[in-house]
Amino acid sequence: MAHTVRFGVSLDGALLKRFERRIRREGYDNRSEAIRDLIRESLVAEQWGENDNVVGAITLVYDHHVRELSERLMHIQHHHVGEIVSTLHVHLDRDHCMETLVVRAKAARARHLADSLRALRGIKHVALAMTASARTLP
Ligand code: NI
Repeated sequence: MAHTVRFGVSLDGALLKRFERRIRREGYDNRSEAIRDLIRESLVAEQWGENDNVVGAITLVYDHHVRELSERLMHIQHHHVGEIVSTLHVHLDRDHCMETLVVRAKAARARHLADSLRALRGIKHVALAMTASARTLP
Protein backbone atom coordinates (compact mmCIF):
# COMPACT_ATOMS: atom_id res chain seq x y z
CA MET A 1 0.00 0.00 0.00
CA ALA A 2 1.20 3.50 -0.87
CA HIS A 3 2.04 5.78 2.03
CA THR A 4 -0.60 8.10 3.42
CA VAL A 5 -0.43 11.85 2.80
CA ARG A 6 -2.18 14.44 4.96
CA PHE A 7 -3.61 17.54 3.32
CA GLY A 8 -5.78 20.43 4.44
CA VAL A 9 -9.08 21.38 2.84
CA SER A 10 -10.73 24.80 3.14
CA LEU A 11 -14.46 25.09 2.66
CA ASP A 12 -17.32 27.19 3.94
CA GLY A 13 -18.83 26.30 7.27
CA ALA A 14 -22.36 25.65 6.03
CA LEU A 15 -21.11 23.16 3.48
CA LEU A 16 -19.02 21.39 6.08
CA LYS A 17 -22.02 21.20 8.41
CA ARG A 18 -24.13 19.52 5.74
CA PHE A 19 -21.32 17.16 4.93
CA GLU A 20 -20.86 16.20 8.57
CA ARG A 21 -24.58 15.55 8.97
CA ARG A 22 -24.50 13.30 5.96
CA ILE A 23 -21.47 11.27 6.97
CA ARG A 24 -22.86 10.84 10.48
CA ARG A 25 -26.07 9.52 8.94
CA GLU A 26 -24.04 7.12 6.81
CA GLY A 27 -22.16 5.90 9.83
CA TYR A 28 -18.66 7.18 9.13
CA ASP A 29 -16.35 7.49 12.12
CA ASN A 30 -14.32 10.34 10.69
CA ARG A 31 -14.10 12.83 7.83
CA SER A 32 -11.00 11.34 6.27
CA GLU A 33 -12.71 8.07 5.65
CA ALA A 34 -15.71 9.79 4.03
CA ILE A 35 -13.55 12.04 1.86
CA ARG A 36 -11.47 9.06 0.78
CA ASP A 37 -14.61 7.26 -0.37
CA LEU A 38 -15.87 10.32 -2.25
CA ILE A 39 -12.57 10.72 -4.08
CA ARG A 40 -12.52 7.05 -4.94
CA GLU A 41 -16.11 7.22 -6.19
CA SER A 42 -15.47 10.20 -8.41
CA LEU A 43 -12.36 8.59 -9.90
CA VAL A 44 -14.28 5.42 -10.61
CA ALA A 45 -17.15 7.35 -12.20
CA GLU A 46 -14.96 9.06 -14.77
CA GLN A 47 -12.51 6.32 -15.51
CA TRP A 48 -14.38 4.42 -18.22
CA GLY A 49 -13.95 5.05 -21.87
CA GLU A 50 -16.31 3.45 -24.36
CA ASN A 51 -14.16 0.37 -24.79
CA ASP A 52 -13.42 -0.38 -21.18
CA ASN A 53 -14.85 -3.54 -19.67
CA VAL A 54 -17.23 -2.84 -16.83
CA VAL A 55 -19.57 -4.68 -14.55
CA GLY A 56 -22.80 -2.81 -14.08
CA ALA A 57 -26.28 -2.90 -12.67
CA ILE A 58 -29.17 -1.42 -14.58
CA THR A 59 -32.18 -0.96 -12.35
CA LEU A 60 -35.55 -0.16 -13.86
CA VAL A 61 -38.96 0.52 -12.45
CA TYR A 62 -41.95 0.09 -14.71
CA ASP A 63 -45.69 -0.28 -14.86
CA HIS A 64 -46.35 -3.83 -15.90
CA HIS A 65 -49.87 -2.96 -17.16
CA VAL A 66 -48.47 -0.98 -20.08
CA ARG A 67 -49.30 -2.93 -23.22
CA GLU A 68 -46.48 -5.06 -24.64
CA LEU A 69 -43.89 -3.59 -22.29
CA SER A 70 -43.04 -6.95 -20.70
CA GLU A 71 -42.58 -8.48 -24.17
CA ARG A 72 -40.38 -5.57 -25.28
CA LEU A 73 -38.24 -5.88 -22.16
CA MET A 74 -37.86 -9.61 -22.73
CA HIS A 75 -36.99 -9.03 -26.37
CA ILE A 76 -34.26 -6.51 -25.55
CA GLN A 77 -32.80 -8.77 -22.87
CA HIS A 78 -32.60 -11.73 -25.21
CA HIS A 79 -30.92 -9.48 -27.75
CA HIS A 80 -28.19 -8.73 -25.15
CA VAL A 81 -27.84 -12.29 -23.94
CA GLY A 82 -24.03 -12.20 -24.03
CA GLU A 83 -23.90 -9.13 -21.81
CA ILE A 84 -26.61 -9.70 -19.23
CA VAL A 85 -25.28 -11.99 -16.53
CA SER A 86 -28.28 -12.12 -14.24
CA THR A 87 -31.61 -10.45 -13.57
CA LEU A 88 -33.57 -9.83 -10.41
CA HIS A 89 -37.29 -9.09 -10.48
CA VAL A 90 -39.23 -7.60 -7.58
CA HIS A 91 -42.99 -6.94 -7.65
CA LEU A 92 -43.15 -3.55 -5.92
CA ASP A 93 -46.89 -3.06 -5.63
CA ARG A 94 -50.05 -3.85 -7.63
CA ASP A 95 -48.81 -1.93 -10.66
CA HIS A 96 -45.04 -1.68 -10.56
CA CYS A 97 -42.11 -3.98 -11.01
CA MET A 98 -38.45 -3.37 -10.39
CA GLU A 99 -35.86 -5.22 -12.37
CA THR A 100 -32.12 -5.16 -11.94
CA LEU A 101 -29.97 -6.46 -14.77
CA VAL A 102 -26.38 -7.26 -13.98
CA VAL A 103 -24.28 -6.63 -17.06
CA ARG A 104 -20.72 -7.38 -17.98
CA ALA A 105 -19.86 -5.45 -21.10
CA LYS A 106 -17.98 -2.60 -22.70
CA ALA A 107 -19.03 0.67 -21.04
CA ALA A 108 -20.57 1.91 -24.28
CA ARG A 109 -22.73 -1.21 -24.59
CA ALA A 110 -23.93 -0.95 -21.00
CA ARG A 111 -24.89 2.70 -21.57
CA HIS A 112 -26.58 1.79 -24.84
CA LEU A 113 -28.61 -0.94 -23.16
CA ALA A 114 -29.67 1.42 -20.36
CA ASP A 115 -30.66 4.06 -22.92
CA SER A 116 -32.72 1.68 -25.02
CA LEU A 117 -34.60 0.55 -21.91
CA ARG A 118 -35.17 4.16 -20.86
CA ALA A 119 -36.78 4.88 -24.21
CA LEU A 120 -39.56 2.33 -23.75
CA ARG A 121 -43.05 3.57 -22.94
CA GLY A 122 -44.07 2.63 -19.40
CA ILE A 123 -40.57 2.70 -17.94
CA LYS A 124 -40.61 5.09 -14.99
CA HIS A 125 -36.98 5.13 -13.96
CA VAL A 126 -33.67 3.70 -15.11
CA ALA A 127 -30.44 3.90 -13.14
CA LEU A 128 -27.12 2.60 -14.39
CA ALA A 129 -24.33 1.94 -11.93
CA MET A 130 -20.99 0.85 -13.31
CA THR A 131 -18.02 -0.54 -11.54
CA ALA A 132 -14.91 -2.47 -12.46
CA SER A 133 -13.23 -5.54 -11.12
CA ALA A 134 -11.54 -4.83 -7.79
CA ARG A 135 -8.17 -5.26 -9.46
CA THR A 136 -8.54 -2.05 -11.46
CA LEU A 137 -10.15 0.10 -8.77
CA PRO A 138 -8.15 3.07 -7.47
NI1 NI B 1 -43.41 -7.92 -11.25
